[in-house]
Amino acid sequence: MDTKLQTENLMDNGNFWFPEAVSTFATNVDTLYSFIMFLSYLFFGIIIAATIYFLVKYRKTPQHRKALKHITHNNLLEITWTVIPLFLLMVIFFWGFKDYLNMNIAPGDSQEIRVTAKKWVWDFYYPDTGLTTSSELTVPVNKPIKLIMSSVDVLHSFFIPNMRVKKDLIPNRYTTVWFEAIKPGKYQIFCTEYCGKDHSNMLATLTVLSESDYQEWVKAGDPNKSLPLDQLGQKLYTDKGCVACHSIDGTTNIGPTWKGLYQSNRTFTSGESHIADDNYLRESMVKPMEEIVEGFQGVMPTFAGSLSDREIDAIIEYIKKIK
Ligand code: HEC
Ligand SMILES: [Cu+2]
Repeated sequence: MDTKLQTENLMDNGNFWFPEAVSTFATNVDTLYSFIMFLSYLFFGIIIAATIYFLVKYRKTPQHRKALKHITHNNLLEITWTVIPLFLLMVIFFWGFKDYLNMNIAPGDSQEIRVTAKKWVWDFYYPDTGLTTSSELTVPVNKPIKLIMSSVDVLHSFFIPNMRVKKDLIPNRYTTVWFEAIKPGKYQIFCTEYCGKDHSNMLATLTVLSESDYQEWVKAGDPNKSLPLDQLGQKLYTDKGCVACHSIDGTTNIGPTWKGLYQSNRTFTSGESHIADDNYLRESMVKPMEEIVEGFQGVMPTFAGSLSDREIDAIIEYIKKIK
């Protein structure tokens, strides 16, 4: 099966512990993390040192076989080992809570972008320009971006390591994250909630552009507009994630192959059958549950609303070519 494989490595930046910090709050996240790590190392050292010291000091010797005074507790010691950790945990709590609020409340002047997840592709819709993209999110630098996200099928999770943002996407509900990129470049987006067979291929690219490049990008508009239909169809086949379930070389996958599909006779689980003409192909994309092809399960998500009419035409043109 020819799955969409990203060839570019976008994670090859940053240091041993972290990818490069590219959002306004990324460094805060790392600092708190390092503080907790430092505390853990410190107490690990203290506890191990004390353990070794006592092991040696109170090892079994003839002299130690005598019964010693029976000690039940030590108030000063107990108060000390309660108050010091309490103080440290309170520091971690208030520090973390402050950063948490900051990361969860988007600034009022944020630019909003809608994110839709479906097996196994990310769709982005930019309400202020009317543009849509798949598998690629493009934003301006130094501008707070608020993502309003939902899923059309199962749980997914949206993760941009460089921005230090991660949030679940849930069907029938909106969740949001925001970030402000401080450096133009290309960064990796992952799905981090296991969502089925091609979960690990559910990738997207975040492109951060300078303000002027972003205006250019908006002006250029939909890059797919100038493509001939069948080429657009071929592009959508990977961009929209059809590739995960449909092959073009005749192999049966989760869904039927597209090879020789056009004008062939289709039989359905209902026992009915008819010819795969243009209308049938269209119906299959917008109402996939209407008729289930014999031998398959009704697992195809609907693409109603996420494929424009031109995109549906393009995919049909492409399917016609796969003989
Ligand atoms: C999660 C897997 C999955 C994805 C993703 C998927 N499909 Fe499907 N598709 C199926 C399955 C399973 C069937 C057969 C059952 C049915 O008819 O619903 C099917 C059937 C079809 C059919 C009818 C095929 C036939 O042999 O009669 C078409 C056309 C189609 N899909 C188009 C698409 C397009 C276009 C996309 C991408 C925009 C897509 N599918 C994405 C699983 C998927
Ligand atoms: Cu996913």
